[in-house]
Amino acid sequence: MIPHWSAIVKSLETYLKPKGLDLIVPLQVGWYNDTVPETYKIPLADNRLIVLIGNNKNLWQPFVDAMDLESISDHPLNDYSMRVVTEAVEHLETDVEIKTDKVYWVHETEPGKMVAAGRMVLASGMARLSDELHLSVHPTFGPWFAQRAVLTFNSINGPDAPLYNAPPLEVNPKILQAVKAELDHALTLSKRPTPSNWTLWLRPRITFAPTHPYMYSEAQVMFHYSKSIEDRHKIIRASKLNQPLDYILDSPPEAAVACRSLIQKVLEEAAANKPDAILLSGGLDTSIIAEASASPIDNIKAIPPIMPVTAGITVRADPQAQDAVYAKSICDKLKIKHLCIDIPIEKLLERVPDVSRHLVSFDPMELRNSIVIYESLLRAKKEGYKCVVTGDGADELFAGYSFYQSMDEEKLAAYRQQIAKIMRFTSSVLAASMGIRVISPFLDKRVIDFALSLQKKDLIGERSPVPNGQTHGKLVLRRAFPEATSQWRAKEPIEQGSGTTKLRMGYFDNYPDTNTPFSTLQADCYATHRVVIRDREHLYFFHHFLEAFNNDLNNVPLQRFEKEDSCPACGFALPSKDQDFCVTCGFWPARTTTANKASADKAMAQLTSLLDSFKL
Ligand code: B12
Repeated sequence: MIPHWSAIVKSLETYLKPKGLDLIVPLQVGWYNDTVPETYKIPLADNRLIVLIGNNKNLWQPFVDAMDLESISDHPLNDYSMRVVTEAVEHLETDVEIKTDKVYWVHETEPGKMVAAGRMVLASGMARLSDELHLSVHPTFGPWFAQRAVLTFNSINGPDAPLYNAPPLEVNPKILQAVKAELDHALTLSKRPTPSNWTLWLRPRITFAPTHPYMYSEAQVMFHYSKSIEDRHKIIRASKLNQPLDYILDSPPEAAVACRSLIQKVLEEAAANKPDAILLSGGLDTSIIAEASASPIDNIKAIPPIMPVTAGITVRADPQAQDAVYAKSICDKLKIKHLCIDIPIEKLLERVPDVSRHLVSFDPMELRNSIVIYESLLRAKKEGYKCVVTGDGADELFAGYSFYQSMDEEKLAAYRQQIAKIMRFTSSVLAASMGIRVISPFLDKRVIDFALSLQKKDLIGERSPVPNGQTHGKLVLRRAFPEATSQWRAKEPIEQGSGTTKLRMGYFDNYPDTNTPFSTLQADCYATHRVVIRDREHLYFFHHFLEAFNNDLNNVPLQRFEKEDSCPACGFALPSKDQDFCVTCGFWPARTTTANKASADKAMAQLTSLLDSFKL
């Protein structure tokens, strides 16, 4: 009995999907032949079945798994596809008892052997052509799919009508314009391929659909856009052995090489102090400290790490918070203990009076983050640890915060110079309160000087080796340490990664009660304490600050109402002439400088009108 086309498709799917070829598309010969020049026509009756076989990103893993590193051929993906499709054809013969007439390989370009695969995709209805990108675009996979083979069946009819009808592409005209410009640029330069321009051909595909969920993995992208057999072999090898791909197609930037050797040196010196544990948020900075190895940048060995800690400590105050997830995978990789403190936010808040007293602060931003650090340090203490490592300083010095990204070269340099003078980190104060020593490698003078010598291009830019349309800060650190698990993790402040962010998302809406309007609470607080509070969360922290100092602000070990140098919102002394942020109440800008004049004038005008309203 002659099988129905659908039985053939089903059998092919069963065989090919697990091998990564999961686009199996049936169509009638005529639909395709009508769209191609004579040389590409398939010599069968119009109603006969052809099956187009292709792949998306799911191909990569089965393909790599199938590779024998001792004998990779010159065209491994073509060879893999040919082997797997040939096996599927044999399987078809036993499964549904039908022979294929001919198999066309999409990589063949000789007349007679070649099919116009792009046109066949369109004839099947499964995707639409983008004139700007010169690729067909699938409703689910976007431009991230490819064709491998076409099977023809002389005795089987194809489907009566196309199985698919991809909707017309709807893409923002600005994106299309950018795609076209990038592709034109690639076409003008493509006659002169150099190792450094391999991303030129890739850019239009990324710009067309930035961060597409079906974008190929880094290794797969690099494989398809690389220029030599040798490079492709290196990519397969690194992919199979889970090694960094960073410097296979590109050489390491000078700044990354210098950064790596300096930080390796600083870590080696720090390691001599034998720290017991790391406060591990699992962000880029702590991931580098925990995982950096002594190997050179072009031959990264992930293990052993330079820093010999025995444990990583992480706080999770919300089941959704991500720090613990990254931290666990770092500890698993290093085979060290992961001390994950799962603690409800209510319990964590019990630390507020202590933290507030040690830091002499009721700044919500500071406290949301510092209660997390304090809890980690308490755990370190309980474990008997004497010395811990932190990632403090990397965000400030290497431009980790997103607001750095819009600054021009000059402003960025000036801002970092300034922040290097005023930055302070609560971990050392809190640790000192319990007799624990803190090592912060990014705060080493040599690292600070190095960071301040860098330019914007070293600090802010695209992901590498495969750009994905997103911009990252701390670029030089990311490029210097490919072995870091969190190499490309997006920046998350401690409060977000640990889960204390919810404190500023309405957690205190009913504090201290629901009856008193906030304006009354604010006016009362000012009348009693001469302190301007900004919201109910701020009031909560202020109350605990008061409690920490026995309900009398005179007990606070800071000058108050010193004319020149006090915060206009709380009256406490600003810590230094360079500081325009009140570390006690969190008011900013608490002092007018040339750099912050516009914001400071506005903030002062608002504050004056608020104070006037209290007098009414
Ligand atoms: C020749 C060819 C190219 C040439 C095109 C040069 C030219 N203008 O002649 C070059 C080398 C530039 C090329 C590049 C790429 N190609 Co190409 N290419 C082919 C190939 C082998 C034949 C196309 C053909 O001549 N068809 C016959 C004619 C009659 O049909 P056509 O529809 O008129 O074909 C035209 C278009 O396909 C067009 N075209 C195809 N690719 C490109 C790329 C650019 C930049 C331009 C301007 C035009 C263009 O040129 C053809 C001739 O005018 C097909 C495989 C195949 N067997 O069909 C893959 C194919 C079209 N290419 C493909 C891919 C993926 C690429 C690259 C991404 C590969 C890479 N890693 O760099 C780049 C595309 C860059 C981009 N657009 O972003 C895929 C498309 C998948 C999809 N989703 O649409 C195919 C189907 C291969 C496959 N295995 O799946 N390609």
